[in-house]
Amino acid sequence: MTGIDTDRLEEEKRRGISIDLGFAHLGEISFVDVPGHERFVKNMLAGASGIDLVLFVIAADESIKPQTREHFEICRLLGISRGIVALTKSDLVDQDILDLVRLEVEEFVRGSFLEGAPVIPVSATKGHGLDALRAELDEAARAIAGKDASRHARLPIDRSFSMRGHGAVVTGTLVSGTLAVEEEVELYPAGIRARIRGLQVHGAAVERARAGERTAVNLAGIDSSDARRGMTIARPGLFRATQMIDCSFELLAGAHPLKHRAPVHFHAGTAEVEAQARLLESLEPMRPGSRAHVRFVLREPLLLLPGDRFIVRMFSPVVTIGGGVVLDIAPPVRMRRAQLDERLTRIEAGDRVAQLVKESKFGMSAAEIVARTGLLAAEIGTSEGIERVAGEWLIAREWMDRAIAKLREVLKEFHRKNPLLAGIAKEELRSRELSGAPAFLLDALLARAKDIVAEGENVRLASHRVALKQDEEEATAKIEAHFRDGGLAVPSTPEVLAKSGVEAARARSLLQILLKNRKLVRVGDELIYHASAVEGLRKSLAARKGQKFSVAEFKDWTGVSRKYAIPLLEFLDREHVTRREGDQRVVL
Ligand SMILES: Nc1nc2c(ncn2[C@@H]2O[C@H](COP(=O)(O)OP(=O)(O)OP(=O)(O)O)[C@@H](O)[C@H]2O)c(=O)[nH]1
Ligand SMILES: [Mg+2]
Repeated sequence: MTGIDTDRLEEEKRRGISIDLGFAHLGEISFVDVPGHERFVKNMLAGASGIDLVLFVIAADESIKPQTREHFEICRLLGISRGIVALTKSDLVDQDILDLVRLEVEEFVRGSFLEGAPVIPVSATKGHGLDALRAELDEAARAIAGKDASRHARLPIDRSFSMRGHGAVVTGTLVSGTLAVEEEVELYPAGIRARIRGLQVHGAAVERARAGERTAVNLAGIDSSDARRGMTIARPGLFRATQMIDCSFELLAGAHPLKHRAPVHFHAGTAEVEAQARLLESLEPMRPGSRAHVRFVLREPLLLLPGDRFIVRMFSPVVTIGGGVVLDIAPPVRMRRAQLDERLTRIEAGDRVAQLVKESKFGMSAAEIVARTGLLAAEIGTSEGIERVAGEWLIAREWMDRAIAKLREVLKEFHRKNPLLAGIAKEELRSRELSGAPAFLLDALLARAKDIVAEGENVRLASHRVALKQDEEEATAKIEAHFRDGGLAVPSTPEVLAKSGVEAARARSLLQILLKNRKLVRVGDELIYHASAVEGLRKSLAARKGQKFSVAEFKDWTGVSRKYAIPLLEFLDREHVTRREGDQRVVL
């Protein structure tokens, strides 16, 4: 029908059977020809995962065979929504047999996605029915929704080879998004990055390939052996491969009961990995013909996203036993089975983003949500009960309310214990309550809590006032006055505190308040100056900008003794007012 022989391999030609995938096209329609033999179902799966429409081929002289059933179940489990049945070799049977086979087929597909599909008798050798088949294909191709080019690009690789003068080429069905020449891509799960040097669709060079198209990608920066069937091309760093997925899984009616921890073959996209099935609803073996939540632990990582379909085959004998849809690619590890099960029910029923954000410790970045869900950044942030803070961070409103209530408690307790302090340092609050959270989260909480005030690095309840008693007010004034009067030759701190008129512990607290409020400045371990004295010194030095001077000269200018001069100069060095150069200093 297409004029293209899809059996490319020498062995295929010699044995007269298809072994691996073959590719052809007719107008806009791409064909992925899959082998029919039961031994090559794994290859069939790599091809079937990307298709929108199935051309279901049944030989009229053989009718429905076991592999017909297996292929049919696979198409159904992959969620393929439309198809056409071709009854081939119609030239080899008479009309009665043909009518009988047609009835058998109609019976077989009853109640499935193929019910009511056109059943077209054809003869490849005589050419009968091919026009009718083409017409049905055109109509069906027009009717299908197709793949979404507006989503994130993903191309599961089905072939990789090297082309003389071009280098590495990979091919696949672009299952979503677009790829353009010169774009950077990543090969998942290998983490290898490459640049798209060229693109072809149906053998013709294009600048951009779109979802649904059979695409050949010439990759610069890698060797063809770096790429293999089963890998996926997507944007660098956008996604993360996973080795553990929670799913909704259907066990086929004809399968044996599925045991907890049964080893299986897991097929998704063009990939096949060994996996272990872990039952999440009950440890009793899963009943054939039922659907349940199952976790698959994969032997190797794969790029998967929620909503992806997959097929599961048994270890021995290797037959298809079921399939399903991925619900979560990074499920919780330490959670009880029953809770995992409930959680998946919630995810299926509702808002995935809200669920993920609500179960995160401190919320999630929009980029993380994209990686977990495959959503577009623009689709995130409209979930019920979820707020966006600092632009790219999503957090549950309930969590914020709870966190603010907790902050309030902490502040209340802090004020009770430290009535003379203006508040708690922001950094301390952060390390106490939000350790591990991004720094902007505390600011977002403080901005939201109207009864909490953040003044620079100090955080307090709006209602908190440092309430000094009469004697404390007087003592504070006295302490400040002693330091002010001392100028650059300040009295010793114990001496000042002793003269404050209140007992030592309270006097120390008052001193702390003066330091916090920057009325006083700590110059050395036991040396405190009044801010006005330090300010005067700064001014007089500013007038000597660039000048070099010795300690002796400094003593002359200021009239202070060596006892004060050394700590003062060291303080000025630390404050970058002066810089020490050997025995000299220079004013900066
Ligand atoms: N008489 C007759 N022979 C046919 C017709 N279609 C296919 N054949 C023959 O049947 C044999 C198998 O055909 P293929 O096209 O390889 O079948 P297939 O479904 O691709 O088989 P696999 O890919 O190996 O599963 C070949 O010898 C074909 O020549 C037909 O319509 N009429
Ligand atoms: Mg074939």
